Amino acid sequence: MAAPAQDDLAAYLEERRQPVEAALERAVSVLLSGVAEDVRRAAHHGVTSGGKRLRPILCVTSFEACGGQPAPAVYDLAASLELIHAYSLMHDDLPCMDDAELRRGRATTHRAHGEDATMRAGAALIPAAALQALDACRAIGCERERAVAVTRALLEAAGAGGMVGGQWIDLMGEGRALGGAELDGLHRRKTGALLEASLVMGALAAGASPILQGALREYGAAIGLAFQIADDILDATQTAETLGKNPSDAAFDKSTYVALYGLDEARKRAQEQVERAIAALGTAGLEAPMLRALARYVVERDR
Ligand code: GRG
Repeated sequence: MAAPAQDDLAAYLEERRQPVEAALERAVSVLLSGVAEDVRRAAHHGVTSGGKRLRPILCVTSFEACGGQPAPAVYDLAASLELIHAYSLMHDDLPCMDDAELRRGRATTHRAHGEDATMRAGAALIPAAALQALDACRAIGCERERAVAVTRALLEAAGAGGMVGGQWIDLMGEGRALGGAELDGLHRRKTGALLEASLVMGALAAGASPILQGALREYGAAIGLAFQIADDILDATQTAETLGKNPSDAAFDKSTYVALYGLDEARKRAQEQVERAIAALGTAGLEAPMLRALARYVVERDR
């Protein structure tokens, strides 16, 4: 079956974004209701200031591809991934890390609400995301063991073996030229782990078979790498105004796929990962046209 046309994908992304935004609004107001006003405002800024919402959309799409019935609680589960993603961007933009002024075309959270509130809000989002995932699983109807497995997938991806560990390697690698295997290892953790978890969490919550879970994990790992290669290509070829964020990788003397392989080879490698992701679906007999379209979107996106 052919993948949906680009227009269909754009409509799908827009249609799915709306319930994701609603779930994020619910999450911020409920989970941070007892905290100081400056922290709540910083969290609200970091979580609800746009973005593609790719991770939650992948989670919901995976859930449905595995036969799960869409319900608001599925979006609450998906939102837990975005809470982790949001905290990582808020902290990554701080002066002690990238010292960024612009994110998603707006002032970064600390520029708008101060460093102190941004640090505290980001830290509060981590346990809030875990609670959000656990509660959403129960609302979906997952039994205890499955709810724990889903939440565990989120926390493992966010932790030292995943995103945080990848960020450590990234920071330590600044100013040093990393080889291909090192770069893959770094980005499988820093960027790939949470994208992979998006697929795995959706599959687990839907009660997918081990074969489907494996296929979605493989798909997630491949699009995770493709996503980062595409990010490096965008960073090298687009302006900060177009991307709505700064500073660029070059400002930190970071190793990138473009620096290592050049633009053409980087594009080829990204495409290979997309094909690998789509093949993983086929091998498991998963008829999932939107997942195929999303894999292509990961490398064709313009921001
Ligand atoms: C203190 C070592 C240490 C870690 C703290 C800051 C941090 C945790 C982790 C940083 C992780 C990070 C910044 C990963 C980058 C992932 C990435 C490619 C982000 C861009 O994702 P998009 O394009 O963004 O999906 P939007 O804006 O669309 O949501």
